[in-house]
Amino acid sequence: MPQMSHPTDISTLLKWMAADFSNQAQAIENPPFFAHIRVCMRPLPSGFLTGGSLYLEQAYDFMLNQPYRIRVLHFLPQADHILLENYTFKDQDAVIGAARDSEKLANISADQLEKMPGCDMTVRWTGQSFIGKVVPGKACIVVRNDKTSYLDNEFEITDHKLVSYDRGRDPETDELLWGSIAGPFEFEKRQRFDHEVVT
Ligand code: CYC
Repeated sequence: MPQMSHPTDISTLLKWMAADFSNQAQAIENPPFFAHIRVCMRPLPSGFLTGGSLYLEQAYDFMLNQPYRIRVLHFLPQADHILLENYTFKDQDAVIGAARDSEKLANISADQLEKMPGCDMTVRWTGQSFIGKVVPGKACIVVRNDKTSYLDNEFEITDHKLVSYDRGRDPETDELLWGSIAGPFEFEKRQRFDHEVVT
C-alpha cells in the first residue's frame, strides 16, 4: 500500500479535518449520553496564518445558526510532528455563521484572534491516522460554573472519521468535571471541504 501521509503532512491533515461533521448515529444509539452535535471546520484563505488554518463552529444540530464554540486551529510543521495552536475570537458575534457562509469566512482577519495559552496540541502521524493531544502541564484552563478545570483531550482523524475525547479535570484531584462519561464523540462527514484546502 502506498504511504498515505507522513509526520509533517499538514496538507493531508487539513484535507481530512476540513468537513462538516455529525455524530448523529451515536446520538440515535445512545441518546441519554450523546446529544447530536455538529462540528464544521472550514479552511481559511491561504496566507491567513503561515502554515494553514481552519475555522471551527460547534453547535447542536437543531441550532446550527447558534454555535456555542467558535475557534481557529492553526497548524505548523515541527521536526517530527505538527503543532496545533488554538485561538478564540475577541468578538465572536462578528464572525458567527462563517462556517456556512464563504463570504463571511473570506472576511475574517488574523487581528480578530486571541491565542489560547496552554492549549497547544501535538499532532502525530500513526501510520494510518493523526492523533492530537494537548501538551502536558494542565495548562489549558476552562472555567465552567465557577469551577476551574484543565483540558484533558485526545482526538483521532482519518479521511472518514473524527473521534474526539475532550474532558475537563480538577487541577488538584484530576476528578472529571465535564465531558463525556460514555466514551469519545464519534463524528462522520456530512460534507467535505477538502477541495478548499490550498496548503
Ligand atoms: C474544550 N476543546 C476544548 C478546549 C480546546 C479544545 C483547546 C479548551 C478551551 C475551549 O476551546 O473552550 C480543542 N478539541 C479541540 C480540538 C479538537 C478537539 C482542536 C480537534 C477537532 O477535539 N470540541 C471539539 C470536539 C467536540 C468538543 C469535536 C466534541 C463534542 O472540537 C467539545 N471541547 C468541547 C467542549 C469543550 C471543549 C464542550 C468545553 C468548552 C467549555 O465548556 O467552555
